[in-house]
Amino acid sequence: MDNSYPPPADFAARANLTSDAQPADRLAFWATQAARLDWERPWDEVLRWEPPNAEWFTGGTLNAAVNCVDRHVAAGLGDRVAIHWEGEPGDTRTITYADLHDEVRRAANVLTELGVHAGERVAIYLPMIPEAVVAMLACARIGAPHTVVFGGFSAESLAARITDCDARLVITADGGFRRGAASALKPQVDAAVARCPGVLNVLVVQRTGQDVEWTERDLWWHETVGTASTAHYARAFDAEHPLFVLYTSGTTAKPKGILHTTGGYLTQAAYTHHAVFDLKPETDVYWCTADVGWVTGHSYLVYGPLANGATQVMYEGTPDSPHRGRFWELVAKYGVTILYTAPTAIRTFMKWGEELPAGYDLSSLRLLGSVGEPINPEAWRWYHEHIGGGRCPIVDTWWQTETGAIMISPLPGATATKPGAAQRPLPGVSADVFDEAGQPTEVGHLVLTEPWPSMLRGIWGDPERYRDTYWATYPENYFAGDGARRDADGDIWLLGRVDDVMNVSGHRISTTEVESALVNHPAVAEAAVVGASDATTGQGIVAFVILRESAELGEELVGRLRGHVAEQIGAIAKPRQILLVPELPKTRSGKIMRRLLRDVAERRPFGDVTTLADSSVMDLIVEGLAPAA
Ligand code: 6R9
Repeated sequence: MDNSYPPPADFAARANLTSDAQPADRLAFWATQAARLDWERPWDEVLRWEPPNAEWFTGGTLNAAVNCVDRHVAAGLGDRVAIHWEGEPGDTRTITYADLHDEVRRAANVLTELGVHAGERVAIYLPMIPEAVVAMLACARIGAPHTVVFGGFSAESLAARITDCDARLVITADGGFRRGAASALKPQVDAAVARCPGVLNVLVVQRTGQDVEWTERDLWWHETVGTASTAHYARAFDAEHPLFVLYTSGTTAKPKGILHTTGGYLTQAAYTHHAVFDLKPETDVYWCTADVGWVTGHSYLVYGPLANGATQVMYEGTPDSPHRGRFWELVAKYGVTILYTAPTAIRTFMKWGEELPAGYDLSSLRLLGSVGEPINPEAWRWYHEHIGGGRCPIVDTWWQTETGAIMISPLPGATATKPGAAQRPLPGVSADVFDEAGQPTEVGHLVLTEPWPSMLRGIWGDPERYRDTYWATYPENYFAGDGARRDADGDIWLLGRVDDVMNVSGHRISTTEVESALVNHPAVAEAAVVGASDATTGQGIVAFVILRESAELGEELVGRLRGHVAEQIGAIAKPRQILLVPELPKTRSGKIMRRLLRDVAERRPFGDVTTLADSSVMDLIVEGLAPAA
């Protein structure tokens, strides 16, 4: 099963990195990477580490926006396209680095005129339009940490985030286009701001032209930023000046505001984007399909690619609008060379069938990336063959909102890749697999054993939770919350969140492994597996399965699927129960919410569904099931 794919010779011959070996001197290595950036004042010390508090590049000063924009223009690259933007309805904008330079300086002037000072938070609630990038960079330019809230979050979630970090300005739009319709954003902001007296102004981009309610605190982007001066002096900030706060869900109901700072974050975002995506800024057309509302959008749509002077594609809408070939149409149209997307998207494309991508010219692609969850080998191979034409290396990148940048990934010109494994800590990164006693082991918890430049600096306003969540389990080692296995070659396989590793009759079985086996059956489109408590075996495996449109139904099929899993992994992994369902509950970032499925499997009323992309999915699932036996 563990066959590997060596880097293609022609790829390796031109690769940015040809070795995935660890540097002898980690701190000297990161100092070299920090020199990719323009610093106004050099740092005095690379790292100050008083666990769990780190300072990187202490004493150094820089401006993140200048590093992402101004310096490229100063180097004569102003005419290079920074963003090929494509709206969902098919309208387009081409934004050069010179254009971005003008827009960011204008927006920075407006923020300053509105009284936003360095250190004060700005909330950004925008669709995938270029103004989202401009707004983030304008905040960075004046040293005002942004907190980007994904446009799919409710007014309630938005208000909670604004309140938690005490934002004084909100940047939003009238709406955005999604699945062929204008979907409003401003009403959610109005509802949220009504509960947030600290918000003094709302800056509104006109995207859809739909009617909006207007109050005296509201301002149009085109009337303010559109007419502002481009003369703006960008001062440098301390390396540890806060760059952004990004909320992510934890194990409790209250989301955690993950704090990132400037110098170390930008260093690792830029380095990893160069190393993992093998970026050649002169010739590559890079496309990261993530929304700017997630950390992947922050690090690999905004800060990493722009710090490296990349040309990229940014797309407003969904992959099925106006048709299911939209992604492949865009790859062909812009000649995309590097594509970075998520396993959940890949499995959706599998479900739609390989005839769709086959209808487009995808020959420009040379590298594929995956992020967000473990990628099952079946999806990996489909991606490799039907999107990558069998010639593109795949980088399976493991990292988190907390890590700020990629930590574990193959290097496409150096690592023989294994479908389903993120494999190696990147140069400069130290990872291990620990057992409960904190000893290195084969199957256990993933830990990061040394601080890294883009590590979170804390949870906004909650130092205790920071310590408890990440540093209490294994003192001085970062607890990632993921299970992992190290194979005989020393490669790391991520096994899903720790609470997703099942224990069946004393055997550890990964939900991912069983899902992967199921998805590998021709009748299965998608599967989610949970461990439901079982009086005899500790946990029993319950699988929720979506069939392919072509598959025939029946009890017989369920029996065959159970046999198939037994065949693939072993009888121990045979699901106790397989439930055929029309949909799976997913968060807005596409992660399956196994907690809810566990509730169904254990036949109790399901819990909080507010973080689901579509909360009616749970009703559909429960309605389709037979009454409790
Ligand atoms: C970047 C991002 C982090 C969690 C992480 C892990 C899962 C992400 C993965 C992966 C296996 C990969 N995860 N990438 N698991 N292989 N390549 O997704 O950040 O939204 O904070 O999620 O996602 O469980 O702990 P975030």
